[in-house]
Amino acid sequence: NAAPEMAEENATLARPRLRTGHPSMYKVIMLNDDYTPMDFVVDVLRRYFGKNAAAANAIMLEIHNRGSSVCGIYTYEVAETKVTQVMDEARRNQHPLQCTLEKA
Ligand code: NFA
Repeated sequence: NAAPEMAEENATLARPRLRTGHPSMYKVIMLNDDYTPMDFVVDVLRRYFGKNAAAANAIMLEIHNRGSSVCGIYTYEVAETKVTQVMDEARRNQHPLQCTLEKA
C-alpha cells in the first residue's frame, strides 16, 4: 500500500473467503493382483488403516474376490499419505500391490 495512487485499489482488493463447510473426503482403494501374499495385505490393512484382524481379513478377501475394496475414507492429505505409505511398503517388499484415491 506504499504508493498513494494505489491506495484505493488495494483497499478494495477482494480477499478469498475462509474455508467453509466440510472438507471433501477421499476413498483409499486397494486393487487385487495375482502375486501379493494375502498375509501381506492383511498386515498393511492392520498397520496403516487401523483394522483389527477380522476386519482386515474381510477387506483383503473382498479385494481378492471382487477386484478392489475401500480401505478407508479420509481428507485428501491423509488419504494421499496412506496411498504413499502402502505403495512404499509394497515396493520395499517387492510386491505389485496397487492403491489409489477416489473422491468419495
Ligand atoms: N490375489 C492375491 C493372492 O491370491 C491376494 C491379494 C489380495 C492381493 C488383496 C492383493 C490384494 N495371493
